[in-house]
Amino acid sequence: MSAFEANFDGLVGPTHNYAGLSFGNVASTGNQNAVANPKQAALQGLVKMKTLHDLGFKQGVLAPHERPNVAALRQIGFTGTDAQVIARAAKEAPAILAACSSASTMWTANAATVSPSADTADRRVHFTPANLNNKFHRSVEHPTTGRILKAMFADEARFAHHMALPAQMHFGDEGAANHTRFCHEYDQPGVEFFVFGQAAFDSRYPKPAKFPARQTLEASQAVARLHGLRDELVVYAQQDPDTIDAGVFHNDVISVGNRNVLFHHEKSFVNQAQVLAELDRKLAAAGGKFVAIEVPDAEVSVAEAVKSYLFNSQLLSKADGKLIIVVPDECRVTERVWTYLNKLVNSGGPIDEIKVFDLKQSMQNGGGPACLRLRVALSEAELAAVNPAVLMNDQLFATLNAWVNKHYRDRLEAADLADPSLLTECRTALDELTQILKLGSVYPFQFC
Ligand code: SUG
Repeated sequence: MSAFEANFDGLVGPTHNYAGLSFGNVASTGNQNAVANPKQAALQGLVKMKTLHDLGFKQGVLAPHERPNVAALRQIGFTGTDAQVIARAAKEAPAILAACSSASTMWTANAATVSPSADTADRRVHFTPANLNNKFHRSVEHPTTGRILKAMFADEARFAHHMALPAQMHFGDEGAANHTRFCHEYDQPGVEFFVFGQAAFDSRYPKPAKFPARQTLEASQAVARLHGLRDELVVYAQQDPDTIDAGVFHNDVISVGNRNVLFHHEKSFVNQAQVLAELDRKLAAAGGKFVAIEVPDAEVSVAEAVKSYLFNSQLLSKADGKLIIVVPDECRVTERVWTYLNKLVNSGGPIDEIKVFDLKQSMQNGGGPACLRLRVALSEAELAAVNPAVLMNDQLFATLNAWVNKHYRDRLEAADLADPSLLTECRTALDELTQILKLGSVYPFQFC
């Protein structure tokens, strides 16, 4: 094979906690104030990365960010030394300190939208960091995300890096969580599929009644323009607003695609039949045969999909052309979902194997296997141009496990966020990490 889909998983940061920050994400709000275990969270993520690497898939690591985000606290008026800034925020605005302490960069499906070189006008791989402007704690991610991506994909002849879209609700962008690409082979032109929650400039599109629609049509269109995609190979679809109100805050909670396969729920999109027909037609024009696997509501309800994260799975292509579905343990323990999955892999269809991972620490904040990874389709030559220090192997796995065990706490709750030593611990760990991953200086504490 001369091209691959590499997955870059977010390494969970040392401040992983449950602050109930994401209205519309029912796991996040439901687990507010639960006690978190950052060490276990990071180790759970590393096990997934290593297992997939051992199965022969290309796997990389995306570094976490500096937290608490003292610069963000200063921007909103907290002053003094770093310790004083944290102490004042803890006293006067604990909810804001919690937002500035979130380890939410672990969900790298929201880090950026990525278009492979086969799809773009200038034949480079394009990256647009997501502005994540619907939630304050996530809106502060993109500057550092952009620097880290540049440190990983540095070769300007092969990789193009854009700025995040205007940080405003009209251009709300949540990155690859609302983007999928279909193709015949990874290095052949494919169909890029953008799913939005609302149209900010066009009142004809329905809106959810209860929860926010984070991604706008206008943001998706802007990313497609920036990346130089061809209109005839792009499909836009609106996510069913009722599913947003049921807790499907990103498209990757109700559908997942890989190569020529879209695995999705019956209630994923507005005008679903038309959307599927357009994908079929456009992929055929790109030389592919579209396969839609639709899960009926009668077999798995939207509520069961949200609870189990069935669609927040990864579909990974094996050498024999069949697909593995990577699911969280919550799928195994949700009876009807497990029954469905076992029927699916024995049906003779393209998905013929299940891999289950315990990702409970991340899941309790609404982040499953697919949330934790950013996909980058790369040719052999492009893969060779990626910073090799971020690619998983036995040595990196051992080093990162030791690094986590050395620096991370195994218990973190709201009151702990006021502890100024958490910042010192985080900076010490990240300084070491940038050397392990050979990222250079990417964090404000390293260059300010
Ligand atoms: O943005 N949760 C994240 C989960 C992101 C999941 N990503 C994808 N579906 N791709 C979010 O809602 C919760 C943080 C807290 O409550 O402490 C949080 O940010």
